[in-house]
Amino acid sequence: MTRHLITSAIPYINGIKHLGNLVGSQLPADLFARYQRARGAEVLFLCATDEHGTPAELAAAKAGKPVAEYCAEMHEIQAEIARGFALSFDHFGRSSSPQNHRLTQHFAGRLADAGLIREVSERQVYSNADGRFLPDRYIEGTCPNCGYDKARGDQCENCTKQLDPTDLINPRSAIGGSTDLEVRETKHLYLRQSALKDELDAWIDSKSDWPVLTTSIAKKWLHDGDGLQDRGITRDLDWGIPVKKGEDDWPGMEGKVFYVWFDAPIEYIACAQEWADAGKGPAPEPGADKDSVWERWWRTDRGADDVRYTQFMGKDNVPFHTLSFPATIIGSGEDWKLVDYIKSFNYLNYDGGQFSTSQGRGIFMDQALSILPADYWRWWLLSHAPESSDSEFTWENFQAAVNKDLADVLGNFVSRITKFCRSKFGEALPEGGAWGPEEEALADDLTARIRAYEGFMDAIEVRKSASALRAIWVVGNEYLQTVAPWTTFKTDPDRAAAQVRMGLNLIRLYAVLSQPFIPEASAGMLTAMNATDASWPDDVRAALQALPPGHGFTVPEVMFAKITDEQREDWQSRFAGTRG
Ligand code: B3M
Ligand code: ZN
Repeated sequence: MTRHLITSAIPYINGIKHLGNLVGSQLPADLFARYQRARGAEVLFLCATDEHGTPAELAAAKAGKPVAEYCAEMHEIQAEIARGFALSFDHFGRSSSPQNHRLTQHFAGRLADAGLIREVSERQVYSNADGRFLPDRYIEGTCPNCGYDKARGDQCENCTKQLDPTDLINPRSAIGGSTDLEVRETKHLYLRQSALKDELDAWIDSKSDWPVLTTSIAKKWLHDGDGLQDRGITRDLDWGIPVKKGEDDWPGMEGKVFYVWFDAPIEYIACAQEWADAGKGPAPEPGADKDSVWERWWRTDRGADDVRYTQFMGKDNVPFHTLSFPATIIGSGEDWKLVDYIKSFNYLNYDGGQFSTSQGRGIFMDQALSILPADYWRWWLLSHAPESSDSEFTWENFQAAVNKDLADVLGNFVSRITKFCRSKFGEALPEGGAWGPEEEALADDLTARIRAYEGFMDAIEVRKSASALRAIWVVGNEYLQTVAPWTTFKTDPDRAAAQVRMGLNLIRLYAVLSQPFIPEASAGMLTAMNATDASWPDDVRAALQALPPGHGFTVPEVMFAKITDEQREDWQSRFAGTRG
């Protein structure tokens, strides 16, 4: 049985994510992890918060908190919301962990030893009052192009011109406003990605099964313009992973930290260490050391060669995962696992515009959970995942899809058959009768449909999987409609009993199949059916008879309430403005 290592892009620490972020990484990763576990695979599903970089420093400053404290608090908040969405991470780590510090410094040391890092002297703005070099966006001044007096050192917000800090007229520090600035020579480290270009090119070429969205972005960066550029991997910030060569100091790099995009993907590995160090993994094999627990997922020389590694991310993250991180891995010369499949997503738009964190536009994860249970969102988002193109959230579409798919098709099916059974036979599967041609045909049809569903799920075709699942729900409704036990019962109660048993077994089967999409509703269905066996229906005929005559059940509460027009209008106006 394949072992699946699954990672979701790790969300930035600076604020709560919106539904567009969720559907582009964490949610589809969770769908795949849940599905693989349900199929009996061994899964390690990891995510973390991405805690370094200028955005973290700026957000902490805005919140008036020391950055370490801010990150610790935001991590807890994001972890809590992830639980609210039933995201089944085996570990939700932190890129600021000691494990990631050590590992990032280790990789930098290996890359330096391999001659893949060069030191570059740059002229950079130093603030005497702040006692530090200033990143470009920490410098403000007047735009030479349009005269706007709050232009930033990287770009003028007013006329959008890209700037160098030295272009600004009357530059000042954005930290304390000081104009006591000077240009100093300073050294930075560059990762020589260009030296690995051919290897990366060949590696991408070997991935003929990857989504076009993924490979086209990688190819563009490899070949467009001047081709793959070397990349600065150090920054002048206080907060981050100090630049070291393994455990040794790096002369000339005092006071500098690694660039956030250098250490963030390394956290995928460090997160597995955090997971193992926290004792969440299995005990080491007899005679093996404690690192073997995570190494068997990440080191191909320590047993990870049979791991299949899948990454999930939005399209803007693809270059870092197809080029930069693989350059780090390959350049280290060590036997680290490389990704086997990258599933990337387009953007989800919000009601005629874009979701925007900086403008607070759209629905954020905490707000979503405050108005409806996770399953409503999970179902809509996954069934509308922006796979082949961008997709759009509208309240009308959300209302229509939830009411139809979840309330009418699935919810009604469950309540109709359980209530009918209770009223005519009591709260246990009735005895008597046997399968006829309708049941045989249904079993054949479902077998074919479930095998197709598995095919889409294995291929991580999210929308097609959702349609296939919905169609499986529909088939059960059609069966009930056709055989109509409420009519049969009047003339042939034994036959009706067999039909009702089929209906109740379908509920259990639907719970098992739907669990990756709507885990809470699925758990509710299994509880109502008093089902202890939730194993995957490898044999669909057997699964349709898993609950025997005499097996007790209860009629569940309403599973999915319909969204009313009043609710829709209320939410629509509440979320139209921007979040403060
Ligand atoms: N934090 C960007 C994002 O959240 C970035 C991903 C890092 S993945 C290693 O979209
Ligand atoms: Zn300007």
